[in-house]
Amino acid sequence: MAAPRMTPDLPTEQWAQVVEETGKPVVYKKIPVRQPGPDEVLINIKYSGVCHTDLHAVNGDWPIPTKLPLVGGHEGAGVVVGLGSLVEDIKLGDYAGVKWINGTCLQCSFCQQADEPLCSKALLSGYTVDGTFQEYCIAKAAHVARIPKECNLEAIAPVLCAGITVYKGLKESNARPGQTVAIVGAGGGLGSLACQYAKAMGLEIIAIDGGEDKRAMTASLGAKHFVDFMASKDVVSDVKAATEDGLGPHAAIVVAASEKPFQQAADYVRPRGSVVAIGLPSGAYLRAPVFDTVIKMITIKGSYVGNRKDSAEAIEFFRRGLINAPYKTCGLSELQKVYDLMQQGNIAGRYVVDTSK
Ligand code: 8ID
Ligand code: ZN
Repeated sequence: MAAPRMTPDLPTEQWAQVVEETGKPVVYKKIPVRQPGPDEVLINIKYSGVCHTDLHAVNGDWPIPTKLPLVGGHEGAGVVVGLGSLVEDIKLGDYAGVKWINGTCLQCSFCQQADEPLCSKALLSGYTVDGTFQEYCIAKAAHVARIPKECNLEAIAPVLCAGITVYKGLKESNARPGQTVAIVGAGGGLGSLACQYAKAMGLEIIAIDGGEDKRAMTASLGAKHFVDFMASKDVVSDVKAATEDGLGPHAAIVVAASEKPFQQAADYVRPRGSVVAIGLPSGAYLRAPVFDTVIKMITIKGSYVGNRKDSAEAIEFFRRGLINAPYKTCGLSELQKVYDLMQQGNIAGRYVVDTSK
């Protein structure tokens, strides 16, 4: 097999944040830099967003086990520094992104119909394969996100999971321009991006989250209304009251990382409305009254990241300047602090880590 083409003088060791045991703090240490396989690329990750999914992986609270030891992270933006011998459509020096879907078989019926996230052989960045909390990360060339050179790598990092996921979820909701969506968990990482995508898609936004910081942030991102789930005595009637005719929003995009809102959304969407479940709180169940769901013809569905086309579209919204969600940046070495803040629900928007620090 032909050797990969590599940028000269790459290091053989690099800094990474490693989950050695679930439920324990991550360990900042040096690990080897791997060489890409024939269908893979090696990306020098400059910035990576920190998604709540990474915290689920550290906590080990989902039903599918993580690889261990594990390098987490799946919102990595950087520069291509290595190309497997079969890779033809990416060049050394290109900007590229590593997403949650690191690779899929490209052959099964789901891959054939552009439902790659449903592929049973999908490799998941920062979960079943090492992800972006390291300086040099590998992904399958077919799934690497192509990032135009004019994009800022720090600002685009959160688009690579949060942006793609909420853009897909908004499409899955079938809400049309001019209609109203409730974004539940609007003050978090996915939620802040959802506000921006919903605004760009011509939707009116009811943001649901807790606290003054998140109220102010979601208002600046385009939300017309805010329902504070921590202060409200009746979230369902407050959400309905935020719509002009009192019938409730056309869709609810539920990106919260707790169970309760998944049990409320079907009660406030309007007849023919849809509930799109995106957040993945551990051990949680959806709940809806059968009677009302039937006679209001409510749709309840799940939405899981996006396919390669959704990813390219979500990046194009960013390239056109339509997506400006707030983020704070810190060093990769400080990742555990970000997890601690996230666990407490104390992050408005997204944290991005700079892998060089
Ligand atoms: O493809 C997918 N379906 C996908 C992709 C990426 C992430 C799913 N996720 C999942 C994550 O695993 C996580 O479970 O989406 C969830 C949210 O991820 P995130 O946006 O990265 O998490 P965050 O930044 O911590 O934001 C969560 C927000 O939810 C709010 C919090 O205040 C926070 O702002 N929230 C909670 I917790 N309970 C709430 C409630 N009852 C609530 N907001 C409204 N009502
Ligand atoms: Zn994610």
